[in-house]
Amino acid sequence: MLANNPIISYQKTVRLPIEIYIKKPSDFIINNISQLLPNWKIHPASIIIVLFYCQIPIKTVNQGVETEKKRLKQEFLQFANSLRVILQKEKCLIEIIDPQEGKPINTNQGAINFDIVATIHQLLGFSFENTNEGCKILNHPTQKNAIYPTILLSNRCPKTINSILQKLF
Ligand code: B12
Repeated sequence: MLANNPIISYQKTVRLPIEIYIKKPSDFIINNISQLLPNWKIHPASIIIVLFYCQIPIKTVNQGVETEKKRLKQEFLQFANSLRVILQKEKCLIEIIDPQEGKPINTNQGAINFDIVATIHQLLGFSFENTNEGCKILNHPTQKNAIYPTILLSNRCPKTINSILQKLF
């Protein structure tokens, strides 16, 4: 059972779902925006959370997981760049966050990186587990660890972003 009613789309390389949630940024993001996105002179008004279903759980370190993460990063970059073009035509400012590193892709990186797991835990209420190596992994309600979490930010409110995306998917 999925809370928060995501918009559902599908990946290009395999026919697996993508869940899209549009939320107001957490207090942490608002309060630390100059350190997270130093080029942003205004506060972001929404955060777009995009969860890609994985073909295998991505909890361990092995060649299969690395190959799957590479595929998912390409899927994300393609998705994020086409969304950016569409939203920019609607006069929305959009920032893509590198899902591997938590740094902005199109503007300068700040003193703090985005903690993607903490952000999604706070905004969607998903639990997470700590691995032995000090990494946190989300526990999705149905997919468990087989989820590749990504985020984007925008200067437009969730209602505006939602109505643009509802028309697309
Ligand atoms: C670093 C990292 C690792 C390190 C962890 C050790 C370390 N700390 O150096 C290493 C390399 C070991 C690692 C391994 C793995 N990782 Co890792 N990792 C990350 C990474 C880049 C950052 C995690 C982290 O340290 N966060 C805290 C950092 C950012 O900040 P900090 O200074 O410690 O604390 C500040 C932040 O928390 C900040 N903050 C920033 N934003 C926010 C937001 C909120 C709301 C709050 C409250 C705070 C906050 O406030 C603090 C103070 O300034 C994330 C991607 C990301 N950017 O989130 C992936 C990520 C967590 N990893 C991921 C994965 C999959 C793995 C692996 C499990 C598998 C793999 N093959 O990659 C392996 C682990 C294998 C194992 N069994 O342990 C995935 C998890 C996917 C999921 N389903 O949840 C992520 C999200 C990357 C991705 N998109 O795929 N990882």
